[in-house]
Amino acid sequence: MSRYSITLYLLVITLSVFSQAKIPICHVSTPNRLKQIKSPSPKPTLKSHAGMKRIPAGIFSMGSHDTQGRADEYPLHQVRIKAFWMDETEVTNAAFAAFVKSTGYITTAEKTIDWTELSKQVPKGTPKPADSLLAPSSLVFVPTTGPVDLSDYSQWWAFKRGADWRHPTSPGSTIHGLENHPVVHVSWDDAAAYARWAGKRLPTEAEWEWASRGGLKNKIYPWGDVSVNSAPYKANSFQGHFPYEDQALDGYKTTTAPVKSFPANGYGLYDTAGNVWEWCADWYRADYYKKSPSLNPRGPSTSDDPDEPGVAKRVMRGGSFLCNDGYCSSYRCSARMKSSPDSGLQHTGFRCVMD
Ligand SMILES: [Ca+2]
Repeated sequence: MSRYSITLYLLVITLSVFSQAKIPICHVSTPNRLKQIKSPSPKPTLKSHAGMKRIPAGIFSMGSHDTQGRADEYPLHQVRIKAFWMDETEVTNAAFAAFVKSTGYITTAEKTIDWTELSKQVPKGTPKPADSLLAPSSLVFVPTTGPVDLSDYSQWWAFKRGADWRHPTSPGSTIHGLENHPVVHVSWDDAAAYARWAGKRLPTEAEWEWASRGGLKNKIYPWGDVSVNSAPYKANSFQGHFPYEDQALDGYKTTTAPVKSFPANGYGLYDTAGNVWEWCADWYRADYYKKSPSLNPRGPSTSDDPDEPGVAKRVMRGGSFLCNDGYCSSYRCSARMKSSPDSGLQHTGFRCVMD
């Protein structure tokens, strides 16, 4: 899922170029966007472990140990991780605002899509779409009025002009009062820039999974095996029928929750399940676990997603407030997701680590 996939999808409709195009289920992403507006290179600040937890070294079984996993969560394999520090919460709007104020950074969603670059990634001869499709914009969730074909995400994602981290649901929306909510609509590039500025880095996928398990072994969720749908609720997800009926039994209806709204895991980390997807450092390969090194794996050198060949993607983890057992169940510790590094969405954020 990405703003570019939606752009291309709209091109499909508008231009009738891809009459046979199929949009795979769940997250799909698209070619990288060009950084048309150059942002300043953030300079690292002094390192601080404030707001972080020490994650111990250890060995764990990475991947799915049961039958709930998707194909890319197998084989289960042993991984050894060095100790590191991790943000106890997802990066908040307040923290991201401090970064932007300090650096003047402009996020991907705030930049105009460069048609010269995009035209290289669509069939030759595709005419330039309307400027409105290339304007700064981002993907916002819009519930449907009833059951829909879950293989067509364009039915619940709207490409909204003016939506970005400061305007999470529409150009007229605001983050005033949401300072303690996770920042959203940030691309991998945005997250990496923040991490450099903070003197930190994005976690590897292996570090993320190890940390999310909170010291438990072979459990489905950070809290154990108790269903995500059992009260008291342990994560911000989507109760009911996706994508049209969020019963909000967890108290947060189709929106982010303030960080620390649900109990921490055994390592003192909050919201590693649900709330927002979290970018990881690694490139994504569906078959990476078949050849992953056992010591501090840092991901493959190149990306490969059979769902969308040729599109380089980074790993995302943890699921979001839109995750539901009827759709993706990605609040499971082993669940993997991926998107192009230029993608930002209403349900995607990140947290950082430090050695
Ligand atoms: Ca919820």
